[in-house]
Amino acid sequence: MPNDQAHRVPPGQTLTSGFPVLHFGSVPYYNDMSKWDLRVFGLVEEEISISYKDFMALPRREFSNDIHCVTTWSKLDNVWEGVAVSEVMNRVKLKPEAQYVMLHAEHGWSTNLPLADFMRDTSFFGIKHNGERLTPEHGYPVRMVVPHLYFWKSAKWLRGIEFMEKDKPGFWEKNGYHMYGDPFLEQRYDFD
Ligand SMILES: Nc1nc2c(c(=O)[nH]1)N[C@H]1C(S)=C(S)[C@@H](COP(=O)(O)O)O[C@H]1N2
Ligand SMILES: [Mo]
Repeated sequence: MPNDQAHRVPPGQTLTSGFPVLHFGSVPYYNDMSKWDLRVFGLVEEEISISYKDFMALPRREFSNDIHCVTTWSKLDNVWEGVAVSEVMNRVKLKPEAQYVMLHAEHGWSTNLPLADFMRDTSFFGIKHNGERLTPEHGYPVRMVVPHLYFWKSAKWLRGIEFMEKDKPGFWEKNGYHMYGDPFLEQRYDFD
């Protein structure tokens, strides 16, 4: 591995140039995007629901990052087109008690993270990866991308953002994955 890349690869990870597909359950199939929405709820003054048309019309920008999967692959230099978290957050007013976020995906899958990590300016809603629309396997139409945490926090097929006062385990976190998941600290599993 070139020297300039070494510090970008967390302990216990191996580089891949492919883009492995990993998830629990089946890939959702969409035949009518007018039924898709993104619900923003929980500790907000007023809950909102953003339609597919409105979401796709939000301003987008380019994001570049490295991703690290808990199953030990890392993929450097991803280029994404996505919507900044602030574009959605501008449309709601958080209640002061909000400290944590639960991301909800199709089929009831979920993952949790602290509000500050969700709001980081490196976190975003991904729409294209390396120039192409996300494939169904990689989260079409919209996935969360939180590159500084293990990739399981990057919910594919995102449908809901819930604000909470206390941290709660999502799908994998209930099954022994770490509540936070910092790849550089190897916060992989938390069985006790
Ligand atoms: N909705 C949903 N999102 C998910 C998952 C899942 O099972 N369901 N798995 C996570 C895990 S463990 C990883 S490593 C990444 C994999 O994303 P990829 O298939 O695009 O590489 O998606 C994450 N997002
Ligand atoms: Mo993963």
